[in-house]
Amino acid sequence: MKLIISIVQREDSDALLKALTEAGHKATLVSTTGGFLREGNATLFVGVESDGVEEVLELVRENCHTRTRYLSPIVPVTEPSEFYIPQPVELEVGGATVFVIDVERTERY
Ligand code: 2BA
Repeated sequence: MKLIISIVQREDSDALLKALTEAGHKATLVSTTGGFLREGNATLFVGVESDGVEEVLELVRENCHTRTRYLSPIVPVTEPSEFYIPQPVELEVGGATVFVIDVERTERY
């Protein structure tokens, strides 16, 4: 069995959860925060038999889209602010960051 951990953008999480459950997969959605942007994102945990991994990955690919985010740089304290015009930095975020992990044992009580 494998555990698929997918970190996705919040905007994509509902559609992905719906697609996974409609395809018969069990999924858990957790609200998370990205360490770099400090923005809310979403993490889905899906436990599947090994032969279901590719189907889950395909659903992640289909439902998670790349988006552009703009990051406003902080004015350095050493710069005189009248000479420093901060330009937003463009970042490509997502579609999804996915980890596929071997599950040694699973129990349900
Ligand atoms: P964040 O850490 O908030 O990162 C958001 C986006 O910022 C990243 O998008 C990437 O485009 C950029 N970024 C991150 N760290 C950077 C850095 N040191 N320098 C320049 N740009 C940087 P994604 O790569 O699509 O990642 C989206 C989210 O997935 C991340 O949100 C984080 O929550 C998670 N993630 C990505 N890689 C991970 C990893 N190796 N381990 C754990 N979580 C990860």
